[in-house]
Amino acid sequence: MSHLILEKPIRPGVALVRLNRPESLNALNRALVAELTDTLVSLDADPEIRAIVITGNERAFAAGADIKEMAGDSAIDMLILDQFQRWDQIKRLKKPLIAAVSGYALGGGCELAMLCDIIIASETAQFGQPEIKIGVIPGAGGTQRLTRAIGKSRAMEYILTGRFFSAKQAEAWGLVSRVVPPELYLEEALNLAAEIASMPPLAVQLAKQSVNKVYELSLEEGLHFERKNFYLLFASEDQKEGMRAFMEKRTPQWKGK
Ligand code: DAK
Repeated sequence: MSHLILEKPIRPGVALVRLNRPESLNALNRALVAELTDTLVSLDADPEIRAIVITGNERAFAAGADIKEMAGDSAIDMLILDQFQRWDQIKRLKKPLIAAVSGYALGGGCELAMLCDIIIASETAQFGQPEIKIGVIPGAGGTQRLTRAIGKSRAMEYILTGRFFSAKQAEAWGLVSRVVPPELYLEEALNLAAEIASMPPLAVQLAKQSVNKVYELSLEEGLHFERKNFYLLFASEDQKEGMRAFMEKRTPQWKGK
């Protein structure tokens, strides 16, 4: 059974992936995670697509991993299932991912939003890592990505209590880039994706890769990485086209080459 709705293209160059298990607040069961990662990997290879938006519904982006499905698992079941092999594919995607979040983004749902490159939130969005309340801790990146995004003291407070925080708080702390009224969050995310999709694809890819290195490299190594990518773009036809179009006062035609 399909747990996703894919619309492609919903705008020029943009795919929309909608999580679709409304009866369980889009809880991320194994079938959904498999379908989601397969879909994202195939969109990443699709020449028609240059940016991807992931959303849920008004009530929930995703309320976390499916507790009912994993409740009886042993550590060895988890090890054998090795779901992280799939999950880690998301962070290796080259194309930009935008999370359009309304309602609950909890546990694995919050972790999925944080795996995206940009989060646009509805005023109704509620974020949290409530795993502590069910006897575990965030396991799909939450302790690392939330701490990097909002700082140690706040991350500790929310991870150790499992309390939720609002879209406004998430915006003030830099976790989300924008909070908009509920009727606009998806529209805003799609418009942003369309704008990014109209940019030269190779430069978008290398910019995303360079920004993401900030969490993995020292400043010196990061600057070196950025510089190599900057030089590399001078080997692209799009760099020649972009600069020529500027001088000729016309709109550039990108080839992605
Ligand atoms: N799992 C399964 N079912 C869930 C669910 C979840 N995470 N969240 C909600 N549901 C189901 C409810 O059981 C209920 O189903 P029925 O009883 O109608 O059959 C339905 O969705 C509606 O939920 P509620 O009746 O509870 O709705 P309320 O408005 O009263 O409450 C709530 C909404 C979001 C506050 C509440 O549902 C809630 O606390 N949900 C659990 C949130 C949570 O603890 N999330 C963290 C789960 S642990 C991994 C990737 C990720 C993870 C692990 C591994 N790999 C790649 C390996 C992440 C782990 C987690 O996320």
